[in-house]
Amino acid sequence: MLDDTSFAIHPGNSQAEKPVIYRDVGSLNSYEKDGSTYLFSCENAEVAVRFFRADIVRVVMNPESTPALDQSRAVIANAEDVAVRVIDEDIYLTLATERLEIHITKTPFRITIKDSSGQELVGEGERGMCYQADGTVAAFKKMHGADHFYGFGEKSGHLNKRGEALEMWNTDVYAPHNPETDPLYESIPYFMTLREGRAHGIFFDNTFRSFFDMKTSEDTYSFSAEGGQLDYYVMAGPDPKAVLQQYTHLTGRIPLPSKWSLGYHQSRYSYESEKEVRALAQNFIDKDIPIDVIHLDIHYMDGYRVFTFDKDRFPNPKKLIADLRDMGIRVVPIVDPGVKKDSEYAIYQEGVRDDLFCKYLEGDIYFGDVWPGTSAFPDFTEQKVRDWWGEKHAFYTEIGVEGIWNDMNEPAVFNETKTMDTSVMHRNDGRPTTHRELHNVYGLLMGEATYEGMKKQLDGKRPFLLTRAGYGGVQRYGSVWTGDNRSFWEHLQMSLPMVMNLGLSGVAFTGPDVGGFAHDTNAELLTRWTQVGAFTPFFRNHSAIGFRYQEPWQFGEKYEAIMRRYIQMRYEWMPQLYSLFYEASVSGLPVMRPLFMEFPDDEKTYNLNDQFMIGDNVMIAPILQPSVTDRAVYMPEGTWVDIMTEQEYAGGMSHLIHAELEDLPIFVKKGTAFVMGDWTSNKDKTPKDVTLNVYHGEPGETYRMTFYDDDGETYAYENGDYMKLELKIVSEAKGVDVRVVGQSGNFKPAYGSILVGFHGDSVDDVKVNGQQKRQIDL
Ligand code: MIG
Repeated sequence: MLDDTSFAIHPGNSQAEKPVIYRDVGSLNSYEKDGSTYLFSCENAEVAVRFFRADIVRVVMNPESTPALDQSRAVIANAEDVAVRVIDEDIYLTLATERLEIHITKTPFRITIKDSSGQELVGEGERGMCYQADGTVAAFKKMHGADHFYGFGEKSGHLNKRGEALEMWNTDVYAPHNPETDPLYESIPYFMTLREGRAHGIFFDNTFRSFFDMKTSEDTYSFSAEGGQLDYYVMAGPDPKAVLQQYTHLTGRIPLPSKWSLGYHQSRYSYESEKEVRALAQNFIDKDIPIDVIHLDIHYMDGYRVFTFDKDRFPNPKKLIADLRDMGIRVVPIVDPGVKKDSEYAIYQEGVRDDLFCKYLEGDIYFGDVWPGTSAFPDFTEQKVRDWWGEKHAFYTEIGVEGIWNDMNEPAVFNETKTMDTSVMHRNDGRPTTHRELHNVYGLLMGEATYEGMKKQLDGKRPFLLTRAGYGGVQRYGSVWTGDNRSFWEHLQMSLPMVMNLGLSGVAFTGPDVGGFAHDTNAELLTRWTQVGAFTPFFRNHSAIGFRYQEPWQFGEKYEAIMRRYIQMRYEWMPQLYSLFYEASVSGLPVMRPLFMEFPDDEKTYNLNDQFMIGDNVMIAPILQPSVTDRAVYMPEGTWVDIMTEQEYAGGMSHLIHAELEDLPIFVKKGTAFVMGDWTSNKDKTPKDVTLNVYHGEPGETYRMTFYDDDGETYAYENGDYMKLELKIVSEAKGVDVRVVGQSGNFKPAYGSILVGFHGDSVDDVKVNGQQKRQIDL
């Protein structure tokens, strides 16, 4: 194609683009209050302001009619009763809550959102909210010199997106994920602004193709969409954690995952037969490499028909699944949305008979080409269809499946546009709407259908869903992997900011294909990637057809031993990770965090791409380049201890750290603690011992942490069968006192007590609740 050659930068190409004419909302004519909503009638548009909480406000501009406030697929929170003070002056109008001040200039209508101290969070200047004749809606906001932007869901490139332009349109991208490759599979039109240590957030809840421009100007940024309303929420912060709590209050939090889904996953496109899967599983057992899940990619199906097994390759899936389960391994099959057009195939028959597929306005089913050939696509925008699709999963759950992998749900179609015809008319639960508007939520709604269906069938067990596409709120249903990366060191590097920005977008349970999907991996890359994978929230090794197999033993004993060690380490860290996932499920905070989330006043952390935090006190600084065994590690304030060598490092500066191929640099902040278990066996993965590792701090220094545990797979915790300990760790001159300041739940873990391990060079004086003791009895 000409685009791929230098022809694309032909000197005759004009730089000038068509002039864009924006129509401003104009001046305020009148306003009224309707319940918790303030409605502003402006010259050229209507604007609604609704407070969701004192710290969350929603602004909706509709160029055509009264703003619609009840159509979100992302937001599940209701507006609460918020006390609002209204101050109407001649030229200004102010709506103030305890946390936010909405300052409105009447002529022209401009909105400035301030915090309660009067500091501007989101301001408008010459331009404000506007639209174009083609239906585009846009908001221009003031960009401050110190602004840094994060989130935006799944994006390649660096952590801080200032200087970038980003697009939201769920897209299947097999071509290399380059720094400029955009958009990808997920659309989360949300970002967080960090400005001099303080943070606020914006969620632009518009499902059309949308754009964020943090690049064109140094004093203005904008967000816009091809149609619909200009509908956005401002979250007051004041720090990154508060913003995430606010955003996930609106769009929901991850359900508490089962422990098995947090273990190691092995995948391949594809393990093609029962025999191959059994041999694979046995290899993990024989080699004592921990594993919880084997994924079945598209070859398990009969001609790529979803809800079928190929009878030659997989003659007895039920037995396979039961036998693997006895070995401590679960099976997660892939399910794509495309249903093969085949009059003799029951799913297709039902879909046609009961009118469940996406159709054109005129009534014809939309057909697209995917793996099974010509296929129809369930219209997940309709409750009836979501219920049907969910019920169909009994096919899997009845033979012991507890997790499903959704792929191609952008939806991806093999054609020029890579997706469904945008003129397809979705049923949309009674409000028919085109695919142009609903494209970005197709994957989210497929996820909802799958997750809710499995949940009903699993008889009290937690389902696991892995999904490729999604929209804001996708975290409610599943985990997300970052799609078709490649076995490049650059992709290992890029996966860190990508996973961190997903976490900052509410999606706490994510990870890349460890080892890289396409391209041949190599021993060193796979080893380094597995070390990182042991700490990314989702941990799956996956590789593509036609490329080198990359199970942990494929490169010889030396590398296998290192990978075994790190996969086992994942399980040793499980008690800590599980507590952090519990925290994510109740507060929305990610498990894997950028450093700035913990140190928002430290500018050196604002674009730190190659280090990350696990929780609030453990920092990982992996080696991300070939042949490298030394790297600079930035240590924020405090003193940091290398957990392998016990060597201490002063904070507020960088240190050169040595790490041979078998070493992953892990540091813990002095004065804090974390829990660890031991690796037992694949069959029984529950630890025998759990130890609280305390790192001695300055006398008087305290650290608070929550330790959470339960059976790891059912919903019994909802009825009190959990154990939650609130610990306060107080460093003293000669040792430490571990105080249990809160304890709840009825769950009694098999390990019976938590041992206390002391790390420090002062006198080894360990107390529990003030008594000389080295264990917490449960
Ligand atoms: O276009 O099911 O991202 O993980 O192995 C290929 C086959 C379709 C894309 C997924 C990849 C999966 C593959 N799928």
